[in-house]
Amino acid sequence: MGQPQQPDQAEAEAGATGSGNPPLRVGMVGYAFMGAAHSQGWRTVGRVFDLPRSPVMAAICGRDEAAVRAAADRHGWATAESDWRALIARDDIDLVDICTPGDSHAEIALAALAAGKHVLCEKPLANSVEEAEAMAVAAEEAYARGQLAMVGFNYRRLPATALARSMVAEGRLGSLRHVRVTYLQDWLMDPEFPLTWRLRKELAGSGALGDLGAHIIDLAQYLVGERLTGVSALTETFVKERPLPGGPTSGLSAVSATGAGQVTVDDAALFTGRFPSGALASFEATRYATGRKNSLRIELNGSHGSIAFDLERLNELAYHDGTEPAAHAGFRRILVTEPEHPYLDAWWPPGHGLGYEHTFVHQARDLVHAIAEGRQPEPSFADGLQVQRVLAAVEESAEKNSVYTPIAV
Ligand code: SOE
Repeated sequence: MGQPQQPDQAEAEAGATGSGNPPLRVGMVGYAFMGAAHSQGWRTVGRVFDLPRSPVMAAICGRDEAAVRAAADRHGWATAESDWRALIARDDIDLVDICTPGDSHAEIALAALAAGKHVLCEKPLANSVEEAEAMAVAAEEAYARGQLAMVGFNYRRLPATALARSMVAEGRLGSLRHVRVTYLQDWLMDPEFPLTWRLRKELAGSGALGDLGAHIIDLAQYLVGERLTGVSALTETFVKERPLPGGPTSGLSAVSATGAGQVTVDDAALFTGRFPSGALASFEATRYATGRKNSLRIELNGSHGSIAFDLERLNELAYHDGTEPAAHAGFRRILVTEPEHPYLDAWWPPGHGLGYEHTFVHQARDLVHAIAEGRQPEPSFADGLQVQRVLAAVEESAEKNSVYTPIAV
């Protein structure tokens, strides 16, 4: 189902970077929220950053032919496909970007790696540890062939969180004692909200835990620079049945006499964890925090200082330098918009600020550089597997009434 090439695609295919390197031809599977966000990233990255290879938005794929063609026009993809297997078989695709629900991540990623493609896969990596293990093994084998694979934990790619990582790595906080992370949404407050794919275990793998908890597990481990050793957890499903959505309901588990479908995932997860260095961590992921729309907050407390980040103020980082004399010490706000700050040298003058969507531009930038340099991108599929193991330990602990559960290595 080809389309006439976009002008900038032709330029990109001529190697417009001037590097002489071939363009990087991207094929994306999925066109909902993440498909739109990733499209923004691919559309923008080459116009802001000097890249060693020019990304070309070669094809977008989705099952509904009319809808995916409309998505191709809206988001700027050169061609539209209705079968991901056909997309992967194309020899004019170098990188497959997986933006589908978790139940298809493994199948698509394994096929794409086997077909010689690089892969970017949305988070969480998979719906189970077993799937994630197979993906990590395939990615390691593909790496030996020069193929690279990354998982899309995009909140690492905010200037403020990247700055926080560098401050922790530089030792500005000293020895970490506490890591406190919450990711709060409230889009499920209405019990009449239908039983969509995110509420069905066979499609989503888990609920708030995998959707939001995966982000804060990865972000905490990224900022600390260590991996959790074990967790104690509680999970809850507050609304256990919901109206069926329109459309096909095949494969639905128990449907009640009232025509409602059973919710088979968690609505909220609370868990604590330990890091090898001794720091204690607390995590909260919920879709029932009334009034909180997409509220991700993290605070790290160390022997020499603290930092705090709030996604609702994502151009800022709060920093308390514990080495300052008490008389004039206190949390101060770092406005993370200076050219010295991560990613900012390519954007606007100080004080103009970035947004949520720019995490996907930065994700694309970092992946293009890793591919051009033949370097393992971060987070790798191995990193995604480790997050999957933490998710599994949370579920295991919650099933055992919060008993402390080590993270399998
Ligand atoms: C959930 O609503 C969600 O879309 C997550 O799936 C995304 O990963 C997060 O960035 C925004 O919220």
